[in-house]
Amino acid sequence: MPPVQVGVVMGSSSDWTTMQHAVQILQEFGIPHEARVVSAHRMPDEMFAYAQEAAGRGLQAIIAGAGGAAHLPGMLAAKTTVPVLGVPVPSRHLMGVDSLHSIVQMPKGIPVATFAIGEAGAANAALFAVAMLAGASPELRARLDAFRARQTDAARTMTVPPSA
Ligand code: RP5
Repeated sequence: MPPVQVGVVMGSSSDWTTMQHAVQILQEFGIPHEARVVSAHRMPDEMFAYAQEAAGRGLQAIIAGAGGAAHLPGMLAAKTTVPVLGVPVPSRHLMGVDSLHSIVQMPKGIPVATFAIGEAGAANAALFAVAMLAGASPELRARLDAFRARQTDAARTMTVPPSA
């Protein structure tokens, strides 16, 4: 097994519906990764250990998704200099606006790269991690370029119904 390069963590198994979209991208690009529940408030000791061990384990990025008072990405970032990519998970009552504000409003000095609420944010966080890793891999860069080219081709074939 190659060493894990990207960790995908989330506050609850209920976040998987969103976070699976990050994992799908990492699988598509063949990035060695892991996915786990590491709750900031339900298992803070494990969360601290995960962050403290991340650099030593060779992780290049941590994609962290959480909903509501979404302190997981920020607390991980507080305990590691491995880049943390935060994904706001849609919440039951505030649709993830609370999650977004919780993750994006980090005080100066401890950065968390924050992505869009939901599926798009999860997928884009993974694509961002791929772009980070591509800096050291021309082969991965070529696959990312090809991914973009396929999107462009798909957009160029899009049509809308003719007007009446
Ligand atoms: C957060 O609380 C999780 O990230 C999740 O989005 C939210 C709700 O968790 P559950 O009550 O569904 O386990 O910790």
